[in-house]
Formats: sequence, C-alpha cells, structure tokens
Amino acid sequence: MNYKLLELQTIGDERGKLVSLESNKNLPFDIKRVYYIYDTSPEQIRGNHAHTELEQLVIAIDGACEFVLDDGKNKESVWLNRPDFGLYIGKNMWREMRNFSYGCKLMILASDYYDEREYIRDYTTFLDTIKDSKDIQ
Ligand code: T46
Repeated sequence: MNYKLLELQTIGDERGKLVSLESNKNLPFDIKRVYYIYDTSPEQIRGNHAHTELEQLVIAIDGACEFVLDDGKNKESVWLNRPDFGLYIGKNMWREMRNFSYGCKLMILASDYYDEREYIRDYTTFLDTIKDSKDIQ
C-alpha cells in the first residue's frame, strides 16, 4: 500500500501549537500546489480516483473524515481527525473520502500542479493501469 500516516512534529507553548511543513524535510516531495476542501456534508463521497504520478499529504486541519485507500488488491480505512497527523498518499492509490464531520477542513499539499490528464477516474481503468505497471517492472 503506497500510503503512510505521518506524525507531524508540533511546536507548542502556552500560546498554542504550530506545525511546519517543508519540502523534502518532513515531507517526501517538493510542494507545487496547496488546496483545501471544506463545507462537505457527511453524506457526500469525494475522491473515487487515483493519480498516476501525483504525491500528496492530506491534513484534517479541523474535524474528521475517513479515507478508504485501495491498491487494487487490498482496501484499508484511515481516519483523519488530528491536525498533527498527515496522510501521505503516493501514486497509483485509489481513494474514497467519506464520513466528513460537519465543519471538516482538509488541507492538501501536492507534488505537482493540477492536471486532469493525470487522474484515473474509472476503476476498471485503474485496475488495468496498475496491472500494466507491474507487467513492465
Ligand atoms: C485528491 C483528493 C484528496 C481544480 O481545478 N484544481 C485543483 O487543484 C483540484 C484539486 C481540483 N480542481 C477541480 C477539478 C474538479 O472539477 O475541482 C473540481 C473538484 O475536484 P475533484 O472532484 O477531483 O475533488 P475531490 O475532492 O474528489 O478530490 C480532490 C483532488 O482532486 C484529488 O487529487 O486526491 O481531493
């Protein structure tokens, strides 16, 4: 499974807490894009796609949601509910995001600019793609 839940180093004192994210230091890639997701209600499902190249780190800055990660063979569920943990998702991982709490805010750091051509949004195509990439190795 090409994902990892990373504990992010937190700097805290009596004023509160601070987390710093730096390319290739506590993040395993260069950050080229930051986007955020908010106002998603609990019955909504997001995601349902994979990326052929993109790497991302997802942080639930506020609230919680569930990520279901699928490498074509296994599915695992990860809950994001703390701003001091980040979910690193590498390439070729199908993801579904669900069970958003009201007010959930996700911040996502991405290794590249937005490019719709690099998304796989059809599950059968995803299975073919990972099969092909294994055949080439
Ligand atoms: C991912 C999960 C965690 C843009 O124009 N620029 C952007 O940077 C992004 C991320 C999206 N878009 C457009 C593409 C769609 O027309 O915004 C619309 C909604 O995107 P999407 O349906 O892909 O959103 P999610 O929440 O299903 O998925 C997003 C990311 O797209 C994806 O890379 O891994 O969050």
